[in-house]
Amino acid sequence: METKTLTLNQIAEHIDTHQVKGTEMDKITIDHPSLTVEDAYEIQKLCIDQAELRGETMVGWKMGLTSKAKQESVGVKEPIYGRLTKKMEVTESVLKLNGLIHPRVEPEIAFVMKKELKGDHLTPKDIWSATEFILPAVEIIDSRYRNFSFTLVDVVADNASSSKFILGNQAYSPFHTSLSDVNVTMKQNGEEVQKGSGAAVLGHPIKSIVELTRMINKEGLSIKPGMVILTGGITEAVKVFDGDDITVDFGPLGKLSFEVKG
Ligand code: OOG
Ligand code: MG
Repeated sequence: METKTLTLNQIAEHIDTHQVKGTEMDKITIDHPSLTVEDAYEIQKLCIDQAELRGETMVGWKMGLTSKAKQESVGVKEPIYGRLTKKMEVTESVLKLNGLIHPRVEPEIAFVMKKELKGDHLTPKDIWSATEFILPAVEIIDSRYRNFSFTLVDVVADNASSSKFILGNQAYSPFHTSLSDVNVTMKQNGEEVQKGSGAAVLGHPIKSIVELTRMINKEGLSIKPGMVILTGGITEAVKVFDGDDITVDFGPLGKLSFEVKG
């Protein structure tokens, strides 16, 4: 095995261990300063390969850092993508903190696809005609890096901080409402903590999927039918604690609420 491949495999194994145990680690760029963004996506993929060997299944993709607010809060200035597995989906209205490090929650709009999306030059029209339905969603991010602090390479390798996600119970037609105009308000224990609109996500959440197809096409990958896509945080992420009650009002896309338990 080439030295570089060996190193990427070793780093992936290290990150995977921390992802499984839910324990903090140092940035990988401290020991490996020459890693590129391409290497980081390869490490991300190797971690998911490990998860699949344990019986997990990939169910979708997420885009991250698609809004200015999010980019500024973590100091990384470009969109990134990550992979979602079935195990990450929270199917009850309770987020258990067990196994998480320093979770933060953020409102997102999710798409579920009915057709494969593959290519370098897809347009919003292509994405709409491949969309089965949309859902309000909340992503729970939980960077494995100490103090939630990382560079672009670090965060990409750590699966774009993916940890858990919750999808609303009510699906909507993709044409239900203009997604750039959807106003979202997030309350924590009854107090408003964040607000934003769909336009915060690259001008319109559909553009996030256009970008995702372009980015994964470089690796020869596509979005498969049935997959869910989280288009990126509409507001900044909020730290959550045991006993919190979180309610997100997505206006015409309804409300999503859950409790946080230790
Ligand atoms: C990276 C993940 C960002 C989003 O929606 O912007 C993300 C991070 O902030 O840790 O999921
Ligand atoms: Mg997110």
